Parts: sequence; C-alpha cells; structure tokens
Amino acid sequence: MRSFWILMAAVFALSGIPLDAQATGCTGFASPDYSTVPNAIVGNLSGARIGSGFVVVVRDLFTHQPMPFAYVTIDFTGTGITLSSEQAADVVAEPGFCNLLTKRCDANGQVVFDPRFSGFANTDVVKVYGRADLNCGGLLLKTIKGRSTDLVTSSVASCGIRNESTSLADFTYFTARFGYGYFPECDFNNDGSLGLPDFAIFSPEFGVGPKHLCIP
Ligand SMILES: [Ca+2]
Ligand SMILES: [Ca+2]
Repeated sequence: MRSFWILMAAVFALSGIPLDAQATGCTGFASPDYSTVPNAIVGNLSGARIGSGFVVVVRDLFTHQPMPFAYVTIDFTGTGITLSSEQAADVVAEPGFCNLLTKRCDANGQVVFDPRFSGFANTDVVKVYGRADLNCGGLLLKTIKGRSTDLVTSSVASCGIRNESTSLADFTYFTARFGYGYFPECDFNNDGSLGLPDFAIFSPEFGVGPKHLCIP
C-alpha cells in the first residue's frame, strides 16, 4: 500500500497540479485516459449555453467507472484568456478563482460548464483537472484549446473594475476572417470549419456587456 501512495505522489508531482495535492481520505482518482474531455472549451460573455455546453465526464483511474460528485477544475493560467468574475451560481469559488473554474459533477460523474470569458488560445494550454473532492489532489485529464465569442479583450482595469463587451472590435475580428479559410478561434461549434453555424453562435452575443472581467 505504501508503494501505491508513493506512486500517486509521483503522479501528482508530474501533473503539476495547482491544487491541494493531499490525497489522503479521497475516494478515487480521476483517469486521464477514461475521462471524457472535449478538445476545446468555448465561452462567451452572456453565459448562454453553446451547443450542449462544455461537458466533462470524470471516470476513475482504476475502475474506469464514472466518479459521482467529483470536481472538475479548468485552469486558464497563462493562456491569454480572461475569465469573467460573473460566472454561473454553481461555479465553486476557491483560491485562484480568477484563473480557475471549478464545478461539481452529478451522480453520473458528468458536469456541464457554460463559461464566461474573453479571448482565445489556439494551442493546448488550458488545463482540465479532475478530483474526487475539493480537498483532494487533482489529476490533469487533458490540455485543450479555448475560445470565446468575445474574441478581442478590449477592456482595461479602472478603479478595480474591468468591463468587457462583445462589440465592434469583436465583430470586425470575426468578419475579417469569415470566408477566408480556417481560424480556430472563430470555430465556435468546434466542427473543424468556419461557417454559418459559427456566425449563428456569434450573432446573439454581439452587443452583450458590459460584463466584469476578473482582475487578479
Ligand atoms: Ca470584446
Ligand atoms: Ca465551425
């Protein structure tokens, strides 16, 4: 059993978890291989669901079964993406909230995020972690891309407030690329192409705001 904990400690160390890595008393460990994580997270400023939302299913490292009521944390640190401080009510506020989105899974190990953020990352830099409980160490499930219909982060902080809107700058950015090939940051339905379905997702977001962006 001792070797098991040494192994787990090594796994946690390698995964670079920004979370509390104390595993004692935790009921399971999330499996990077058997959990289900999309290859990109798509957000907006309104919080309206895009498609089916960002759906993650956490499965256990050893049993490969769904982990009921596990937690999923998405880490945007160093990605160029800025979270809104106005997230859904069931997002768990915890240290690092400005860069972290944490939600609890349902009884089937599934959780759906409808994230509010600005900006994008076209490389796999957004980290998705799974953990059995808030006081348990998380395992890195996947690193993914991220994109928002609020493509251009125009706002600057003033007096402790940073207001962002999906406005002309975002519209101009999108339309300058529409019809000119593939630009991952504009692929809001994440189908590998840039087309009318993406514009249909962008369109209702135009004019949304101001929403508060998080100021670290
Ligand atoms: Ca904007
Ligand atoms: Ca698309």
